[in-house]
Amino acid sequence: MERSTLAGGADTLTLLTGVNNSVNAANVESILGGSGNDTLVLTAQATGATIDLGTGSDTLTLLTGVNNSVNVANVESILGGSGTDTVALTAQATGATIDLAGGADTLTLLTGVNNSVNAANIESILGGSGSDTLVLTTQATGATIDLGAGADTLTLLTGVNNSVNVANVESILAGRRTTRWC
Ligand SMILES: [Ca+2]
Ligand SMILES: [Ca+2]
Repeated sequence: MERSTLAGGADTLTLLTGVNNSVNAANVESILGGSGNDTLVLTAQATGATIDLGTGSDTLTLLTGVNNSVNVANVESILGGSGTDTVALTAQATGATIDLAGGADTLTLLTGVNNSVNAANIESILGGSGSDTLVLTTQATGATIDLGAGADTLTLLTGVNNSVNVANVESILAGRRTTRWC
């Protein structure tokens, strides 16, 4: 019965701060973490949920097989599923690792700050007005990347053949094999 109660309305889950939490959550529209290392696994489709896991080294895993949409702040590792995942960062990213797996995924960085992101398996990446540093940790096959204003840097994975459509990036560092043979 608790589960059916959470299924409706705009539900909020607040985790205890100062400890390391591990939670499997479904149908919660707003989830707030604390100062510890929080591990959050979503077991239902996310449609516009707001997730802020605070300080610490936090991990968010989205449900696979569905199309998710989340607004995320202060999560150091984000893992998507096989569906089309849409992730909007609502806080500055400082070295976050984001792998959205299969599907036609979109990542939007917060504007007005300098972001640093390690991205994998994301088909569309949009930067903001700050200076964004983007490192691709998997092969890019037709990804679209627009880092907006600022002095932006894109680093492609080395040792593979990458294909990217790039706009508004001031510095592009290609993998050694790509630059040597393509
Ligand atoms: Ca935390
Ligand atoms: Ca995905």
